[in-house]
Amino acid sequence: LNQKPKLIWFTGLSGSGKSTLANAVEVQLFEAGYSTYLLDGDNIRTGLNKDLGFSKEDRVENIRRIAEVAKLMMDAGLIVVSAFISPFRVERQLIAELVGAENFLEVYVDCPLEVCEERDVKGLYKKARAGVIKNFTGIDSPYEAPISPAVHIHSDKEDLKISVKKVIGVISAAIGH
Ligand code: GGZ
Repeated sequence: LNQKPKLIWFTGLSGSGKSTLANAVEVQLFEAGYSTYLLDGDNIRTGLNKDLGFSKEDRVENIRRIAEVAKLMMDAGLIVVSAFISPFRVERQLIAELVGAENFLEVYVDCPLEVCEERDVKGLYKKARAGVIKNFTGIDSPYEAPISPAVHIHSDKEDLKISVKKVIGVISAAIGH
């Protein structure tokens, strides 16, 4: 399969569904024969970036390292799928510059804060509201939504299958098939 290395970058609030969607997209690409790798909190914040927390500086450094790792993986020919809140617009622009804007596909997993908070799968919003967790995105730390993402998903309204199709549809032309 002749594939072009790409970085498919999912951004959105905690609980927006970006990990679930990124996972599903990666599986679909892998099953179609592409060489892929999924970067997310589970394999990055527990290892390479376990020294980092959630201050502004640490988040910036988190994303910087992830972008550098993604770049190496792209050098190895992979389609890299990543799922991090990545709340700052400037940082996301820096990633695009690092890997080449033409290789960077930003997917905005848009879900209203109220819905994420209502779901509160891990109970983190409750803790953030109670002040037990500080600097929580959407509560006392900002999230800067993408202005013109390659794909805009409304995860509170769309079925996962539909969202996957939307993402695959937009990226399939870019990745070469
Ligand atoms: C936001 C936090 C925080 C704070 C812990 N703010 O829903 P989750 O649990 O599984 O995903 C969130 C994850 C965010 O890590 P990222 O590396 O994606 O963030 S960033 O891109 O901003 O560096 C959440 C958990 O970590 N978590 N504390 N204060 N999310």
